[in-house]
Amino acid sequence: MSTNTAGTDLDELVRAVEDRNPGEPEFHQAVREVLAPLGPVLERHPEYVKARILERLVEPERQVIFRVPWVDDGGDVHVQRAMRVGFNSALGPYKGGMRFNPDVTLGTIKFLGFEQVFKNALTGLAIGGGKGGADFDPKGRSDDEVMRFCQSLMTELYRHIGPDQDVPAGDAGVAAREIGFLFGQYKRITGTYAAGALTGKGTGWGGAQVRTEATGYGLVYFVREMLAGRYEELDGRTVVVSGAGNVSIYAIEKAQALGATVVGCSDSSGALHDPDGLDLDLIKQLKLTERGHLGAYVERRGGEASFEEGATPWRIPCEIALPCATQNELDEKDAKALVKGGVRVVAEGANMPCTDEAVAVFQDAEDVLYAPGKASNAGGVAVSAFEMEQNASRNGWTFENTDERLQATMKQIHETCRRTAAEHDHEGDYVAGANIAGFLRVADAMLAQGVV
Ligand code: NDP
Ligand code: 2IT
Repeated sequence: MSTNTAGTDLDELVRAVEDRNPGEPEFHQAVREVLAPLGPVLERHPEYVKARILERLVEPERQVIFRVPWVDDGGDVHVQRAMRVGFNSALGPYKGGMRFNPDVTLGTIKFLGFEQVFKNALTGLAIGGGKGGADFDPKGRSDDEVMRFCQSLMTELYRHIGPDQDVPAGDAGVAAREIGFLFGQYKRITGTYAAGALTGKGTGWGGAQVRTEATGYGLVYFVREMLAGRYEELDGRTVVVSGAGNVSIYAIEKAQALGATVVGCSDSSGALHDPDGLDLDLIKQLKLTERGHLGAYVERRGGEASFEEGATPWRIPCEIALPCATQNELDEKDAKALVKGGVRVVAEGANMPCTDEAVAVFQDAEDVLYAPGKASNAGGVAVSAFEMEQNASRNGWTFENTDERLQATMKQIHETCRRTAAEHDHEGDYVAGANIAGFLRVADAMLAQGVV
């Protein structure tokens, strides 16, 4: 990381972030990645240095941590920890998902909130960055248990959110069912139908069309733009996706619709390989309806399909790899295996799924394009912002209109990253392009709004 002449030593700033936020390696990793290309940018903009924009950016505006007690179906009491981090509101109300996973810590939520600030800036929409979550494991829990947990969580969270303040949505472990329960309790406590306080609602009661599909579809639209830069198309390409959740399923759906063959995916139990192309209806049945594991696919599908317990899908040869499961799920060895297997495009559907070392492998490889999640997975939050717009105007858009706007947004984000990288001597580097472009938009707003 280079030192700029105008007074901010970026290495020192990273060390200060590490010292000030001990035990939060994912947050440190996210900060390192964003700061890496900013040295020359700060040299061009001494006003950012004077206003200590970076020092303010790495410190969340606010963090709320609270206890969530709930009672399971057998009458036992459980105590969870939940949190919501409002990272930056220069561009709009805090916006970002809620994650329910037993591994959730404040460090996880801070890394996700920090990423969200720049992702949301890239969309060009009026949304600040935030994130929340709880160390609750929804796996194996009944709908009633999930409802009681969501109601207990919202009984505290409600006082911190609102359409102009902070607007949560889904993330891993939180989708339509959870958003429904959260919204119901919010409505009951506040006595208002403030639809714009949460996004990802059901389409029959204030939710945007395409929000469920948006992250996965948007990811594939972004890949389409990456390929178009090389005069190539998705049609006929071989794709491997990781995960089998919300992002993965709709990435598979759109990739297939555009003519690609998706030969692999995974879940927390292992990796599935189907050389004939995945049967997406069967995967939806297993993962969305039965909420089970992918292993059952092999017996029910027959043919050449195979399932490897505990494995990642990165040994399956493919031209396009879409990591869509979780952070740091793809390491250096996986990256080398993908390059050896002929990968030419890697685009992140998850947030920070590739380790620093894996990213370096892709960036050093000849002829491999790599897109960071804050650019390629921004379709979900973009359609969330469309949902806020519709709620504010008490209006509803059609599926086709929303999908068209999603496509236009992903195209714009791709072009912004490409152009910004080229303007800053990082031709073809989507990481530098995304981080510099996101930073510039937030920094200018912060500068204009004074020292707050
Ligand atoms: P889901 O909970 O719907 O799905 C996650 C999937 O990943 C599941 O299939 C899960 O397996 C699998 N998985 C989780 N951890 C691991 C692991 N350690 N190894 C292998 N597989 C794993 O989450 P989403 O699809 O919503 O989110 C996935 C990623 O995308 C996250 O990083 C999230 O932050 C990011 N994202 C999500 C957006 C959204 O709109 N939902 C928007 C932008 C980014 P199992 O089914 O067995 O639990
Ligand atoms: O990581 C993400 O961008 C999300 N989970 C979506 C956030 C949102 O507010 O829709």
